[in-house]
Amino acid sequence: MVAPSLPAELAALRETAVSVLRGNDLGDVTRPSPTLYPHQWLWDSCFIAIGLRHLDPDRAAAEILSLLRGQWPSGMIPHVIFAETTDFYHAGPQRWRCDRVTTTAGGMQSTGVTQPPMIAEAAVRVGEVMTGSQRAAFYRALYPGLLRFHQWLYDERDPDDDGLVALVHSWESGMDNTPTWMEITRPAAPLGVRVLRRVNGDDALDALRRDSKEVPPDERLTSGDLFTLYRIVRELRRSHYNFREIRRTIVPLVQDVAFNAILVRANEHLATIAAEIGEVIPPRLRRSIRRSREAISQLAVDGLYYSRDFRTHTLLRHETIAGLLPLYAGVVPDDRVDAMVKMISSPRYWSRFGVASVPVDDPAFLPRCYWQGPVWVNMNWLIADGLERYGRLDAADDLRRNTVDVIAASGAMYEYYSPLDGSGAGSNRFSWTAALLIDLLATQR
Ligand code: 9WN
Repeated sequence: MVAPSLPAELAALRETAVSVLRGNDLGDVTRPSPTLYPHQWLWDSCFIAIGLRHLDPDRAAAEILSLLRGQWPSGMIPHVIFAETTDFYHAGPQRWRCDRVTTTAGGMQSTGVTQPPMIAEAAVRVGEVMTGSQRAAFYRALYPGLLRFHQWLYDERDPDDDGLVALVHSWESGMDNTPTWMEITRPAAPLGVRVLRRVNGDDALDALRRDSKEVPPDERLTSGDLFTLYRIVRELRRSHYNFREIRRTIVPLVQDVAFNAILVRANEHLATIAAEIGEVIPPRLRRSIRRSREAISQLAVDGLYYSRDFRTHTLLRHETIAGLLPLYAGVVPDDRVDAMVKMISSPRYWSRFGVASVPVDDPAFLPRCYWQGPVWVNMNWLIADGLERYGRLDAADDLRRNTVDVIAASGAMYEYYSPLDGSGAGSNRFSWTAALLIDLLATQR
């Protein structure tokens, strides 16, 4: 793919994006942001590789392959692989202590949970810009680990054969504080948080948190919610990160609609990769893959998709951007696509800055708070891809253009943007914003 010649203003913006990626480059791993997120994150590295492919395909492939260094013997690929740095991260290795239960393939420290399985998508995108022999070598190096990861997702996280995998922490969803996740998580709050909450004292906890030195706390989840997420990590640790043990605890278990949608699409890419190198996906996984595609329909009511409580099979009926990802998965029935596109394009979700993570008329909506309203560049990218594959080319183009415009107007690579005024929030040197901007500029029509 040859970089298109860009107007001066966009060429300068692209240069800013390239310098953000260089600044966050740790060798063959890119951290999501220089100080807030100083390690390697699973789905961040995938989005980052999708941008890096336009700069250096080998480096992009290395970004993806480096995820295998964190793979557990079980097949799990962790959501964070800790870099050897003394930079502070609020949920670092000491919170997880995973080295007590396992050793990762590369001996790296990691968390004990996973993240949306974007690896196959990223690999195919990187493969597109490689020569045939380069691609085959890359796919051969990746395939065994990638296959084991997809097998682990079903074997470990779909023990009842629902066709839907269950998540054990909101960090696995990648969308840490959507109202859906926070509502099901709150009953697991530690006693101290529950007591303070009763006297409306979330503020008292603010002084104790250490994740919000780079960004104001009101652009991230509340302190009470954050301490609840730490408590869940504690429960997971005590359960040795083993789903059979975890399901006997108070840990909320969610068949997350976005994660499962991404998995459905990833399974298709896995099949592409396997076919290209003459591998055959084992029958047991093939069956899970088939069931998974069908099972997403169990998450739909009146054309809207929701996550589901794994234990009770109750739908968690709070609308969020997660429910739009079946479009990306390509599982929305033909007679429902128009209604879904109409919903995405309605002012509840759509603005000239992209798609809001929570509808703007929702009581929980906060325009600059993390996954509770802001527009995220990776979500715009995924939804635009879905729109395009359903033949809604104008909507896909508009969304991509709006994404470039909001980044351009801010002049920096923000982590997220207000759907009300396009102002940037969170980290201002965020890698996946930079990487996906480079991709959007290279692929725009
Ligand atoms: C916890 C790195 C990650 C993203 C997630 C985003 C945020 C971490 C945090 O940052 O989560 O995993 O500390 O808040 O929600 O999507 O992968 O960029």
